Amino acid sequence: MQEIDYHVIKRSLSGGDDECGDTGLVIKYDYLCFMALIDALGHGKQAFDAAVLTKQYLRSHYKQDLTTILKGLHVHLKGSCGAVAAICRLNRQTNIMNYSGVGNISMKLFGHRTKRLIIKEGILGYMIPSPMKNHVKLYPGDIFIMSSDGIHEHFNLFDFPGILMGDARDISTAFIDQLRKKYDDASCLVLRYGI
Ligand SMILES: [Mn+2]
Repeated sequence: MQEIDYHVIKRSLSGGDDECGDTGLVIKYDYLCFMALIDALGHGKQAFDAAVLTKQYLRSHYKQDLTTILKGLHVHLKGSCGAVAAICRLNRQTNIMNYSGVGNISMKLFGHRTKRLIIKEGILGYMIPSPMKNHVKLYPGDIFIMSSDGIHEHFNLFDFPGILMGDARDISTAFIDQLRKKYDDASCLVLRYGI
């Protein structure tokens, strides 16, 4: 079974932690690991409330099938300002990570190879396509990064030397510090696999 190192970091536009619409969640259980990154629409108190609602739902449903979780979350968020989210379940015995999601959350793998994981567009609580589940194999040494659209998605690694160095906390902090946009909440989840 592979060991993991992970860290979630978020920063609100206003600076207040209770005004951030971005949030993340990691739940390690048995040989599995559930990960989620959420960006509630807009920012401020309303977005924060939708993010909290999402996190609460995920905390009590994380063991379900990923597409079932998204469908349930979509219903749960009706009447809120809505959110985009990506969710993953990593099996540390088989090295397979299942993932699904709706909307603008970026997921990238570095290490063994560079790969972007694609999810469908939509907004949870408003309109979502029928959720799809996909999977990818992880290799020891891989670095998996989830980020909200408050962080620049397209960048050249050569322009940011050292951004993937250190532990998960160092990497997530570097992403927030170096790739953060000016006008949105920002969040980043980093997982180092097989450390
Ligand atoms: Mn955003």
